[in-house]
Amino acid sequence: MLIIFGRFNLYAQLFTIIKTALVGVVLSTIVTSVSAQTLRGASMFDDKHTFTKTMVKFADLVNEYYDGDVKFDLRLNGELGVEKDYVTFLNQGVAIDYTILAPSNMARFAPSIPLMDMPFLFRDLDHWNTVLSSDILAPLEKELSEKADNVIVGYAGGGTRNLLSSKPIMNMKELEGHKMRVMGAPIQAQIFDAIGAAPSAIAYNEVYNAIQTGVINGFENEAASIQNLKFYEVAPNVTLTSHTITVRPIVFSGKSFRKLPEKLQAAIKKAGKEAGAYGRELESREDGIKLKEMVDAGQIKVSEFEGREKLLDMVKPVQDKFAAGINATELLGAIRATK
Ligand code: MAV
Repeated sequence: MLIIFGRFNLYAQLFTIIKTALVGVVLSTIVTSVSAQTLRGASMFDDKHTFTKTMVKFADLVNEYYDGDVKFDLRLNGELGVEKDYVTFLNQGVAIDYTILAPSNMARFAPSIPLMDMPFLFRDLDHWNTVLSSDILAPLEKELSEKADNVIVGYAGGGTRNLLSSKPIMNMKELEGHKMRVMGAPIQAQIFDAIGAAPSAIAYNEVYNAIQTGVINGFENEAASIQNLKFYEVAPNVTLTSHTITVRPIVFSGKSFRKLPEKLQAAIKKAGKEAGAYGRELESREDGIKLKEMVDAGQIKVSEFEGREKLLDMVKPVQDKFAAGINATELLGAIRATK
């Protein structure tokens, strides 16, 4: 049907069309800017885990340091998957804007980043703290930003990783051929292979089942996560190899970060540093407490590993080779030499 408007009607019609279009533009701008400033985070754990607490602290600090309006939408309990999914999301700038991640889950995008959480890298908590409070890791951050488009705004972590198994593993003989899960970075498998175990990379959310069904005999993890995800139900034997003190960057998607106002970016950087320090203090202080809670509750049995010093000698050539392969021999030397 053809409708013929009079001149006045035509102007009125045009006016309405333009007005509607303008309202649309204004509305969509408002919606975009509101959603651009609702930042979504993800945690594999519930609200009691140190990663979640650290991200809550981070949000509080950003709100304190930023004058504008910013909201945080933190999804818990693995609702948005596990870390290996998060790293893809961050790279693509979809689903989440920030999280806390194990560097060994980012290897696919930046092969050098797992140097940060390579087993047997840190001598003790003091060494770990000094390295993380310096800017020695800056070259790795640069690679992560260039290759994965991920921005590190702070460092959490501070848990000590030990072996956890269904059958006890207490010496070199029992470690020989021990089927265990490791994180996805090749250096993780290489290290555990060098000390005689039979490692395989399995997604974190499949570990519980894999142990329960006997596909593997165990894995390695820190107290906070063992307790939070009840891994002790299937792997109650903890062997104190203390092979890793965790480094867990608070990471932002570069794609999300660049869209934010400069003042918000600055607040995020400041808050990230401070929330990281808060998380490190919390997790390192609670590590022993959590182990003891699980022992007292009859959930785990803790044993020493006989001959731990030997392990250090066995892994050193593997660490050296990995560092050489990613042009980080000097960096590894500098970390080792840090007092
Ligand atoms: C622990 O839950 C955390 O260190 C987390 O960052 C790791 O991704 C996870 O272990 C794991 O082993 O994959």
